[in-house]
Amino acid sequence: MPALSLCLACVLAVLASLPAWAATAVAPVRIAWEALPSAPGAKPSPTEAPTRALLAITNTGTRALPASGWSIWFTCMAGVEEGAAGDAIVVERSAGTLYRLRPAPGFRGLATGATLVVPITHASAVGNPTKAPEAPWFSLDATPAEALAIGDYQRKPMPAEPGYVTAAQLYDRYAALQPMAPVVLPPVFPAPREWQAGKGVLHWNSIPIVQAPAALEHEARAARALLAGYLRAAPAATGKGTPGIALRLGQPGGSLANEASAEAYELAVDAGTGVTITAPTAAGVALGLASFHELLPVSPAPATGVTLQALVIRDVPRFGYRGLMLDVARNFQPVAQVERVLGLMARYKLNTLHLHLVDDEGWRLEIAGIPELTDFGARRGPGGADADHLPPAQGSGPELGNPHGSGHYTRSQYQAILRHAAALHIEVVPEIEMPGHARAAVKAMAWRTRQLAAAGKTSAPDYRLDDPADTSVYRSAQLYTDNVMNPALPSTYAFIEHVVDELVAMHREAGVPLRTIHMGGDELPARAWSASPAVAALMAREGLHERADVWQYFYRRVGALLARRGLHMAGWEEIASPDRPWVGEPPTAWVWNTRSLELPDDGHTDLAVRLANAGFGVVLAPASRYYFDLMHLLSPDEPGHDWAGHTELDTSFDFVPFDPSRARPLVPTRSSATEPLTASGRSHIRGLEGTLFSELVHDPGLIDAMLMPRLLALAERA
Ligand code: TNX
Repeated sequence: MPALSLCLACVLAVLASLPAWAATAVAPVRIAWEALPSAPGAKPSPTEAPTRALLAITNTGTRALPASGWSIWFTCMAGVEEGAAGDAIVVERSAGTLYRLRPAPGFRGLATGATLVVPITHASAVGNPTKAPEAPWFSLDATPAEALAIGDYQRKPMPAEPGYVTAAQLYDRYAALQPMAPVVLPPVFPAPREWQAGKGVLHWNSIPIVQAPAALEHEARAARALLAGYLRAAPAATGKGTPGIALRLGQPGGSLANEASAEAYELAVDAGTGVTITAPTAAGVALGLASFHELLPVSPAPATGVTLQALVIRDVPRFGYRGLMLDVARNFQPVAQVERVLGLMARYKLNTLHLHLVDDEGWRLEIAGIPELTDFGARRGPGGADADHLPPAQGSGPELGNPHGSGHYTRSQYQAILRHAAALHIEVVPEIEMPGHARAAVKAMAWRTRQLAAAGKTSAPDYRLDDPADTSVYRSAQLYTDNVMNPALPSTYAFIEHVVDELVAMHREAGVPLRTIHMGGDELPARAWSASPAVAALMAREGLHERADVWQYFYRRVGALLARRGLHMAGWEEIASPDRPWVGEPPTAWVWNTRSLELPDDGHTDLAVRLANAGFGVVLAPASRYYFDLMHLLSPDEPGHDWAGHTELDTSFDFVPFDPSRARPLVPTRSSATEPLTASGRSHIRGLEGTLFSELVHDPGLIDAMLMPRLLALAERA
């Protein structure tokens, strides 16, 4: 009975205080987070786990916070240890890295103006404030969907720890650098294969005439638009006779006379005849124009005109695949932001946008025929298991309308991205993550099943992705326990087939044919599928002995589904194994695990080489080099992840595939077990890719800060 009366008292207290909070829609608390310095010698580096921290919760409301019936929520990529946090608070984990703090049974309430200090432990190191708790909110347990953002949330600066790079150290490091003499600097960036200075200069007072065959009309327009930023329009009836710009389709000369690449180009600046760009394809001409752009002055001065040194550049990309991956699933980006990134890519001659459209935290593309994918899976907000959307994640906070938590591309918006990219000669490779990292799709399809059943629509296609009888206990890299597709359900393949057909249709309609789909494949959690009766039955039926067999069965089926549509299958490195021969056209694997490339001693040894030698296409996307969501350097002021180290500009720059004389070779040399790259293997290494995963990145300024300048190093090497 005393327990009941206590409970009644808190319910009454909660109800009494509700109107005041709800009316103002202001959370009745303020929070400050502060990392504690570690004990001397306890951590060799600030990135060693754990990080201990204090959360100070201050009651800013007009009434006491009751002893129970309320919660504080936040997301935190560094994770928080669950259970008692001091005497007053219990930490619970909701989905992934969404956490809930509730009053512990002994908590007596918090008076107005009083502060409760809660000790918490972050399971992985925080290192910088972006990995600290994000976007907290307050809610009453009776109405979890009525969340009140805690606007007054302060993340205190990280304490000084040994191991952090200081500003003084950076200053010394950069002060010791020797600038390169201007004469040895290439005239354009990325460095072209070769260049020679000519005699004299070309001078324009006004926009010159741009001549091009009809097939290069688009590039001619781009050239005119570019020049309009640097020069005044030519007065009427002049322009003729002044040297202009000629864009030509044809084989470049000199050392490129026998070059097979469709992207080879020659750019000639001549004092008498003007600028000539020659390439076998419009894509090559566009690369020549990007180089021409680099020759123009940094600061346009239309009044004084443009003067260019005569020269000839002959250039060809080192790799046919020069990619950037943009993750719009974790934190959504509007079309304009994607187009901005495309512009940056074109400027630096990257030619493939790998669009990470779906992940655990969001499905970002309208799929006709399966509206639930975006109705449910493209929206994040509070509300618990019964909600009609995904939970908040990665800083998206309590508002369903948060533009990075909720959002997707409609068909026509996606097609606009495709067309914009195609005009810049950039191919879009959409990624549909599976079978892990698939929580948005899995939960959306479970929701769909419930909706259809409630409406009595039993004849609708079954796209269920999880086996309700599966009792497997697992935890993904990002702490999800329910984020995998089941490879034994016919409905899983019906789902994949439907999505693939829609992608094909959208691309066709946009006039931008689809050639490759990236079918995910990374990080299937250990023990996923292990207690699925459907998988057990599949194994018995197909004679599969272990999980790797089931994996192969899944990707063979997915690969065959793509092959029937004339599509090439791509995926993360896990999709293929050098030891398991592939039937049919081998897929291309994106090798991301740095250990696969550079640390030869842990079983991942030289995976890229072995895959390529075994005939699989390979794209090198080494995390420690080209993951632009990693901290630039270990400093408390740098945002980003650190799981694969810190990636300074030179770390990206010093990755020089195939060139053992350079800083760090592709093929590890420390282990005698390393397999040498064969000539045929080398021909399968298609190129390089940088990635911007976006758990910690949403604002445009941060996107710029993470991409640049490391993207330039990628461009130079590719
Ligand atoms: C690893 S590497 C991931 C992503 C994360 C990223 C963060 C790979 C294919 N998967 O799910 O977003 O690390 O850096």
